[in-house]
Amino acid sequence: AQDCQVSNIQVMQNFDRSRYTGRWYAVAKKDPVGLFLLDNVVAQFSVDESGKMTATAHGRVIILNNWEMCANMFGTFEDTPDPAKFKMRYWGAASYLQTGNDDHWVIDTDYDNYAIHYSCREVDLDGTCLDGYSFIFSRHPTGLRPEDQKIVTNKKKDICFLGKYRRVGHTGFCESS
Ligand code: AZE
Repeated sequence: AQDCQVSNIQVMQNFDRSRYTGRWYAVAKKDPVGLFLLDNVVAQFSVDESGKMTATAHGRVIILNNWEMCANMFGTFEDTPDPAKFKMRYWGAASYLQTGNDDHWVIDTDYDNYAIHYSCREVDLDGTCLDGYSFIFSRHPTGLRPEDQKIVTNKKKDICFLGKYRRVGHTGFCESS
């Protein structure tokens, strides 16, 4: 499964959203075109009484004229026939932050240590992803365990983003908000 066709990308089998809840630290990211979360990215997933998945996330951003701030973001997830594929509507706590409606796919996770997220915003005419982003999440603020690194590298290859990631630092910049 490595022809880079977005429609052929394999996602997590039997995704269990309740086991996915709680805090995830971004350890690496592949950026989309345009403004994006820079670093200190932490996401918190929840499942409400009706079973719907929601999330909050924060991260350092620089907007407008070099204004550095912590973006506090919210997301709600619309289910699709595939339990690991969602549509995520998101917005910021402040109106000058970004809003959008992105795909949100869980490629792989063991729920307790690592997760690989994928979002293609624009599919090219040839079926590959023209503009997308991805987060590698860890349950541990210190990063991925060595035993998970090989799995993650293989998945980055499968989603055709290998070599396009940058490490996400955690300096405590967003911890007070
Ligand atoms: C994600 C985890 C689940 C909740 C949300 C996420 C994405 C957030 C953004 C935020 C962008 C903000 C910008 C502000 C200027 C996937 C991390 C909401 C894409 C660019």
